[in-house]
Amino acid sequence: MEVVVFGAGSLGSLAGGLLARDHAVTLVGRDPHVAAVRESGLRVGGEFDFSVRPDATTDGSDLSADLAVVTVKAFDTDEAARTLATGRFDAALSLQNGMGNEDALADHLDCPVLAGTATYGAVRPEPGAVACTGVGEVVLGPRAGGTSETADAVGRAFRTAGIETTVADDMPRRLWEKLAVNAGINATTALARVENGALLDGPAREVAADAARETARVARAEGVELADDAAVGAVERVADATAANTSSMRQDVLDGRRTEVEAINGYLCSRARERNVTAPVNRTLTNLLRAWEIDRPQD
Ligand code: NAD
Ligand code: KPL
Repeated sequence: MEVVVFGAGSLGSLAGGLLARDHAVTLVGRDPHVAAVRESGLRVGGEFDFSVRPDATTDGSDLSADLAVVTVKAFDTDEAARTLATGRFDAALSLQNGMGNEDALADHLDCPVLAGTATYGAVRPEPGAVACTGVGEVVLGPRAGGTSETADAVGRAFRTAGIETTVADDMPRRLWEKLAVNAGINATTALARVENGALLDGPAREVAADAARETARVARAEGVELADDAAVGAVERVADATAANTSSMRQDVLDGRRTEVEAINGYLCSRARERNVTAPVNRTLTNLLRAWEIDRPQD
């Protein structure tokens, strides 16, 4: 399969590196990473130890492939979609956190858009390299749920490259459960400056649980079956499994970078408003992060 990975940062470089073991991959990213990959290939370390030589470019326009895998941060999805729309793809797959990414892609692309979640962990230690900090799983499927030949074919392509992959027929419910996890963990750990495990007990636990319960309420108002207990349980499971981890939003705050709060708690608040559901904890978390982001670089 020919695959373009749009957003060769941490997750994109890992996904692209793994896929390049079995497929023709083009990474779309920025220098100096792209220049280093062109010069010496991509080293995949951490839980893996191999090198590959995917194509790499800083210009994502006019590309064509069987599949575009989108791994930019949520606030860059719209621009990525517009750039991808100058090329030709048979399918696109979002592996991003947050909600609304698939809709943004579908607004611009003339191909089936698959929803996906990834629990692999990745960091980029230096240009030309990516480290896998945790082997997880990719779950993907049609964004509206159900089955499709496209999702099955993409699932097979990921599996032949050695990526743990499940093709699911209930992506809307899975995306809302993932949203509950991120709404509960990310902003809370970023603001409290704690590791994910601090949400298992102590004062921040209730904040995360309330944010998850609000997410479940909005999900149900949207017609997605997600019980309060299931949402809170998902937060606890992930906080336990990633107890020593710094969440991506806390890391963004530590690095002084823009966060994905608008696609997580901010998205939840806007859906809550439309459905007349109250979401005071998510509104507070969103506004605190927004206040922090004022005067911070926006990309
Ligand atoms: P990242 O910032 O490391 O990577 C995104 C990359 O996209 C950056 O290098 C950026 O320069 C590049 N980019 C953005 N717009 C571009 C454009 N127009 N042209 C070329 N390059 C462009 O972020 P990340 O940590 O890889 O996360 C990506 C997404 O995956 C996020 O939604 C994140 O929440 C999600 N995610 C990440 C991980 C992880 O372990 N890193 C795990 C699961 C999910
Ligand atoms: O997705 C994550 C993130 O940090 O963005 C979790 C699952 C919360 C792990 O840290």
